[in-house]
Amino acid sequence: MLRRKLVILTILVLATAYFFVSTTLAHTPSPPICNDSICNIDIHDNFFEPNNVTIRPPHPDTGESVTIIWVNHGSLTHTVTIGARGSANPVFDSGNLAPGATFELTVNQTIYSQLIQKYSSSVPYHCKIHSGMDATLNITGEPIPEYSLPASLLTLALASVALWTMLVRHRKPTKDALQSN
Ligand SMILES: [Cu+2]
Repeated sequence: MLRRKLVILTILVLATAYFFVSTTLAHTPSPPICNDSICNIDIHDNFFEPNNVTIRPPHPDTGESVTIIWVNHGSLTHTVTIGARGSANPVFDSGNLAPGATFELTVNQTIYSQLIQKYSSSVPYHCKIHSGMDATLNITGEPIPEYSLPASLLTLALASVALWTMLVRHRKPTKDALQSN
């Protein structure tokens, strides 16, 4: 009887902990292929896939930001050049990316400010080598929310302490328990 109560209590505590952890970790993902930490873009001959992505601005205080990762899956050399095609001063340029090569850009507060100032929320980029290899990076919406993991861990710790306190109290041998042994 007591054991059953403890099992039910344990399940309740774990379910509560799971609820808190999952709700605090569940961010609304940025559509379509990016989330609030990573954005994967494939480079092919001769296009970007997807060629239009949306990420959220970095969190202004914690600095949590999205890292965009371009991987060249093509058989030709390409570039990721951020800025309008033909612009004398692109904001970022990966240089030549051989087949298999990767280019990463973390859109932190500094880079975000730089891009927004020049292009507002819709940032063009392209491959310098192939005309028509044009794509768009949208940085818009609410900033990335702060992960509140410490709060949920605290809840979990408090719940565990409560559970163990009850367990220890119930473990003291009672008259009945002594008799049944
Ligand atoms: Cu190219």
